[in-house]
Amino acid sequence: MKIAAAAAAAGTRLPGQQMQMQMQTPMQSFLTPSGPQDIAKTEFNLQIAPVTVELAPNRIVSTVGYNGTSPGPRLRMKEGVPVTVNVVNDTDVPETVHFHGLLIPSDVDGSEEEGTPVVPPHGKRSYTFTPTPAGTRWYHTHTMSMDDLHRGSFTGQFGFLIVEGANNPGNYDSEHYLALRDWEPYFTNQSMDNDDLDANGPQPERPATMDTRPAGMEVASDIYSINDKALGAGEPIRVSQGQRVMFHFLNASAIEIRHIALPGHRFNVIALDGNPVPVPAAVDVLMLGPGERIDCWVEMNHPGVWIMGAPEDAVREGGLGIVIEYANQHRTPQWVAPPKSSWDYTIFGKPPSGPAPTEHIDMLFEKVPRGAGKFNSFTVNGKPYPHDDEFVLKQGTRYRLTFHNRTDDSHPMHLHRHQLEIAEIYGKPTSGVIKDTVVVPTYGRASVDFIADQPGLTLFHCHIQQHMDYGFKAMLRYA
Ligand SMILES: [Cu+2]
Repeated sequence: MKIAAAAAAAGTRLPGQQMQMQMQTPMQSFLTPSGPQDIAKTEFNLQIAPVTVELAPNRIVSTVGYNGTSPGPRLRMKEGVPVTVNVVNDTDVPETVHFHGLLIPSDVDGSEEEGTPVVPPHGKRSYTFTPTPAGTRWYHTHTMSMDDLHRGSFTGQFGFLIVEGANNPGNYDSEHYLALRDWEPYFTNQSMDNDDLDANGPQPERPATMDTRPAGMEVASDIYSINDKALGAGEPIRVSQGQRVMFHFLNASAIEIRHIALPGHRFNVIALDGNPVPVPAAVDVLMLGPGERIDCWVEMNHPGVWIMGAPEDAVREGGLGIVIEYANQHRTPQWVAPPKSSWDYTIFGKPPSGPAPTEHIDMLFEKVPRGAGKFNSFTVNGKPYPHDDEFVLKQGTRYRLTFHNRTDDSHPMHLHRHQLEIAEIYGKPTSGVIKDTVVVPTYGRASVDFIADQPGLTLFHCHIQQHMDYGFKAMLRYA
């Protein structure tokens, strides 16, 4: 799902900018406590209840959040130290809290499909687990929404979850946690163009004959924010020339892939989905599918007052941005379209190496236009969820999953409770890029490797809520 964006990609190059290049100074860690809510604890209380979010003085939305806010509190845990999360559900519907990116058992992972007990309406439940691995994770509701846009990940039930590792030098001046969101979603059958900046990649799965049946309704939004504020409504991020500022981005959208740029600056990407990349590299534009995270730092070397936000004018002007203000600079925040660029996971990877997988699983993704009444449905290997027999794992085995995306959309594919190492994407082999959510391009193909070392039911799904709800998921089980 997307808003017209091709135009936004055609920007002008700013002085001093170069093509993607590798950095000289990889950073070991980026997890330094920076505020009162950033002290690692072992017990957390989350209250699920209706909240209002003041995106701007004239725009207040009503939704469901955690502890009276959305995003919810930042949960900071120590790797390997057991924690308990006590959840009180002050709503009229069953809820779940999924701990996204953690390697924890099925009964506390927060997916009802995997067997995690729900938090009953006006009831409570505690989750106890040992957080691992270190990195930028997040938590969010994992309920179904179906045709109710006031449920599931369309609500404000999301927040950062930071797992601190042992190594923590913190080589930067300040850090900011920025969750990208949209609000007040609605159904539309208006055909929207794909917003991928990498739409020119290879499309090996494009069928010879296209499906011309009319597509069903999808979900869209025109109101955006970073954390709880629309562009211009919150405090700017204040910086000084020469500072190195760390940003932790999360795409908490239930709907769309997002891009972020900052005029005159580049993002030095050090981790994807919280996992350090083998080859840190600088890029002009970030891309995050729903569920993905990027940790990156920016050298503040271009004084002014800038808008950091979505390259698409309609999205940025709809709120998806934040002002970066240098000290002693006073003027209207400026936006300059970024250089044309394509997101490419493989620039952060190494040449292929390591053990070859011993087992292969192929997954074919297809869309059935209006397969669910007025909505599209999705199938994996020709069947909608559930898949009880197809995906049975042998413990201790290294698998290669190959995704064949035979749809006209990119899909952020998420595997619970395991880590995925990208083996090939856009026709390029790579290694060392560890993810939990991978955007599989339109009519594209991607291969990811994982080790089946987490016994228990394991959910696999598209992180676009509507796609997941209408068939786009599968259950992996251990033999
Ligand atoms: Cu999808």
